[in-house]
Amino acid sequence: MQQPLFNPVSSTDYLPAPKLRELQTERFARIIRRAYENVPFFRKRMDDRNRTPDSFRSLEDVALLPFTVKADLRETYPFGLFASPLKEIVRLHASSGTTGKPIVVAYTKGDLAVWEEAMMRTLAAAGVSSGDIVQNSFGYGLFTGGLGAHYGAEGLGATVIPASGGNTERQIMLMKDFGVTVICCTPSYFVHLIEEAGKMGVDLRKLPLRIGIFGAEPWTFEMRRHIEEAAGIKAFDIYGLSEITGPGVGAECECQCGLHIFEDHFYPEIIDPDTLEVLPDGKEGELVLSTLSKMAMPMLRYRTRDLTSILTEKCACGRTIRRISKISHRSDDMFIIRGVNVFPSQIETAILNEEKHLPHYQIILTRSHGLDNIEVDIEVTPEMFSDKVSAMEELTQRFSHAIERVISLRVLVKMLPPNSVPRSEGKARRVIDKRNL
Ligand code: DLL
Repeated sequence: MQQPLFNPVSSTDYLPAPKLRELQTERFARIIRRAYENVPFFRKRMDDRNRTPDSFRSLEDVALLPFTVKADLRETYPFGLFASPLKEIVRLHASSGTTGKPIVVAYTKGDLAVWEEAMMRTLAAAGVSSGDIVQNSFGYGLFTGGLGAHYGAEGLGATVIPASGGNTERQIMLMKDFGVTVICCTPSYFVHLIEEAGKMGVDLRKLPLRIGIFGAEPWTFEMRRHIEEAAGIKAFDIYGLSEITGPGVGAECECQCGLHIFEDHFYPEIIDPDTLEVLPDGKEGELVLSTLSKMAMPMLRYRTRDLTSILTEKCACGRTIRRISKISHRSDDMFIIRGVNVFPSQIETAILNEEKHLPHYQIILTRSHGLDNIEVDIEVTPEMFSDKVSAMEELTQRFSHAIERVISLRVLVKMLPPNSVPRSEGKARRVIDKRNL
């Protein structure tokens, strides 16, 4: 049977802009009222700003609403932001922070249905449909990736293999034996899968695998190119965060030119993270999201810390919902070394420009005599290896120059033997900051 290549699933993706704005206004008014009437935290925040549900009349009033930040979720831990009684809440997820308690998020049955729909639209935009065999290697559990992708794929009628993360050899066996056509996982884990498949003598390009659905962490265009070439697939970027729903907030379509936000459920704004002013479309800043449909845990103007811009040109796919540019960094994964702002993605891009098979790497920040230093540990791949000392020295020099050119700082590059950088099954930990230890 001929499969439809791109299944639109939701006509909302194609609503004319005025109709979409009307829908958003209506849903916003409802969600503000729900938050105000059911969550003392939101009521107080709005009272402090002299806002009431009745003072919201149009989308222009969104800018007058208070922001919500991650610390608010920590302070109201665990159930303080719920707008539904527990008897209506059917699922909890949690996202581990870098410190202390996790943040907790809740869903009613209706919320799960919205999430499933958003994930169906996400997968369909990448070309997944019934008939596909989807290996879901996002972690199942409190992390939203596993169950989010699971229900979306099942909703489309695809065959789901709930592989979860880890046990890499078995992942490759499943992919090969079951004729998997779609894989979902973090991009860093897929790079690891490519490498392990190579060791097992499995050429991913010869398998039926055709689509990769990757997200949950930043990854560069260079990394996409590497993945697409090494595995013979099309690699799609998907975006989301637990506080808003999980994956399914935004996704690339077949054009792979930015991520469409499912704006009928998640309302995007871009702000200047310093002045907190709303920026016009096209300008880069911090993404702020409000949930328009979530009943158990509505979120008003949540500051994601993710840096991006809303793209202004129409997408060739015909969807009218707006797009954001690829998220290359967060305002808080930036580190400052001797006054210079550095994003891990800049270092990755520099490494990939020198070596197209992205080697495993880790960035180590240290402090000696009050001065901050960057060390970049890069694992030698078989392609890079030479038994001539001079060739290895030349390679080290090439990497340091490439990185220094991009970040304008001296770095110490160390070439490490294979398997010395710890592998991740989920989000990669690229930066080890030893400065405050
Ligand atoms: O990572 C949800 C998710 C699961 C998204 C699977 C995509 C696929 P959290 O654990 O709450 O939720 O982490 C959310 O991860 O604020 C971003 O900083 C980062 N992130 C998520 N997707 C992307 C992406 C899930 N495509 C945080 N590109 C977000 C860059 C991403 N960063």
